[in-house]
Amino acid sequence: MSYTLITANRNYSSWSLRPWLLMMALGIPFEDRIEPFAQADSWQAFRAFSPTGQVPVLIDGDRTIWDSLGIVMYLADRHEGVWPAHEDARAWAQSAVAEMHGGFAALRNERTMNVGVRADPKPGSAALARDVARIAELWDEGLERFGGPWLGGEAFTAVDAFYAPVAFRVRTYGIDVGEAGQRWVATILAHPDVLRWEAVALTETWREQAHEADIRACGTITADHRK
Ligand SMILES: N[C@@H](CCC(=O)N[C@@H](CS)C(=O)NCC(=O)O)C(=O)O
Repeated sequence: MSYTLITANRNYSSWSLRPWLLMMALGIPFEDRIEPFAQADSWQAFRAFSPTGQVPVLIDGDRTIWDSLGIVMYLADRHEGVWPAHEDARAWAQSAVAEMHGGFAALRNERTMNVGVRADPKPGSAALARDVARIAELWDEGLERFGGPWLGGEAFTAVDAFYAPVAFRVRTYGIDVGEAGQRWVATILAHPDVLRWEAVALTETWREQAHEADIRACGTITADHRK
């Protein structure tokens, strides 16, 4: 088996981070191919290799697996450790991943991921407050029930990978996710593969106008650590 994972800019691409981090953390080898967002039309450019015109995409021989959740399910059929071993933790982690995949629209829109930037956030909507409260509740529950330090227990699994982009958002905007949540954020931001992702994000010189406009709409930039 020989995988190629296609992802976009480390600085912006929150959906790309999920399978990339999972594969890195589990030691699943892959060719790491970055396709930066196009200024004009990323969808058109990404259609060359992705049926949805979006990333991430996993190539396995003559198979193309698209969508971060599709990729994680594909990997779970082939590799140990994608989900927590204990059945209770696994059931919880799969629900939490599904919830992240299909929800939290206000968090995505009002607190966009931009790894290298720090911002003083604009006041958020009621929907954003609900998203943040729900995430804090969910993280508290996972850490309490399964004993940490990861959301599903002692091993890093797909549920940590799926919430990793939120950790970058918590840091960028100073979002309050409570004490246990903050502990998990510190733990995941110190994960060696998250540090690898961040290091590349900071050296990227690509600036994509739509994502830059997104961060300005979310708040006032107070620091920009990008090259
Ligand atoms: N549901 C998809 C969403 C993927 C997605 O939105 N990818 C963004 C990058 S983070 C993208 O490719 N955007 C390019 C475009 O839509 O033109 C998944 O989980 O993979």
